[in-house]
Amino acid sequence: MKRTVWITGATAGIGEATARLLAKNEFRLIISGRRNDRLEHLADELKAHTEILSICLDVRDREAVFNAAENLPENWKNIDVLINNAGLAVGLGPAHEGDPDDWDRMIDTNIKGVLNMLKAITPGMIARKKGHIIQISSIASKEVYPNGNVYCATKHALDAITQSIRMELLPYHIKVSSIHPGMVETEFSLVRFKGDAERASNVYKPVEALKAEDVANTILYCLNAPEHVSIHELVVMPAAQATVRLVRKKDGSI
Ligand code: NDP
Ligand code: 8X3
Repeated sequence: MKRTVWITGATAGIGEATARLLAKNEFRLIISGRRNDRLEHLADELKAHTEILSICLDVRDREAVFNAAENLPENWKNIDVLINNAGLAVGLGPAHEGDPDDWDRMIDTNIKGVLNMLKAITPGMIARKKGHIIQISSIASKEVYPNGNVYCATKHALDAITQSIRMELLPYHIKVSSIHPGMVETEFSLVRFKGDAERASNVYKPVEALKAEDVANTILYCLNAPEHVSIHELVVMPAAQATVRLVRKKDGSI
């Protein structure tokens, strides 16, 4: 029987690539994100491969998250896998020059948004004594870098939550996996630089970054592990990236 997976942030990047890959494997999908046009487009495309339910949802909106989970159609209520992928960086600069609205967006999405989803979905997994939660963290949970202050803090916090829930959910046969990608070419930098496409493309142009599909493949690997195996953590970097800031450029320079 196909497992039911809820992917947050499926309208772009890693979430969208994961939806595409899982739809062609043994999964039925709930896809969510804020941009409904993109969700509907993706749902139309993927329904040729599997059952799809799309839900327009901002993970920061706690009431909306709880309502969406409570009001799932009967045949979608049993979520086997939750992929907490929705997340973002906004701004890149010293904390003392930071915009508090940017801090709020990152903290509310990357930490509280994940908590909202966990609170909505985990009780059903506990009742069924079955489930798998996959957290899309970042190399920014392992390292910090200048000007990454609040984004790095959110991913460090996510890691603390992940490690804690892995212990809390142990009695209920719920696996908790965490994936920590390095640089992935998605809309991430476009969002970080608030729509400045040239600045965003300059991040990826000189380096062979990961593709969203590379991370999707890693997620599928975690999901395909045998029942008795849990992939707790995976750090997935471009071959050209040793640390956040130590990268080998396409011209060979470091
Ligand atoms: P994208 O910007 O391409 O995609 C981000 C996704 O998150 C979009 O689908 C967006 O959908 C969704 N999202 C953002 N805010 C919200 C919200 N409030 N509610 C619901 N959905 C939201 O970036 P990536 O695919 O790169 O990012 C996915 C995850 O991977 C993030 O958690 C990011 O931190 C992490 N990551 C990314 C790396 C990279 O280099 N790209 C490296 C390491 C980790 P919408 O706007 O429609 O709501
Ligand atoms: C995104 C990776 O290095 O830009 O999580 O923070 S980084």
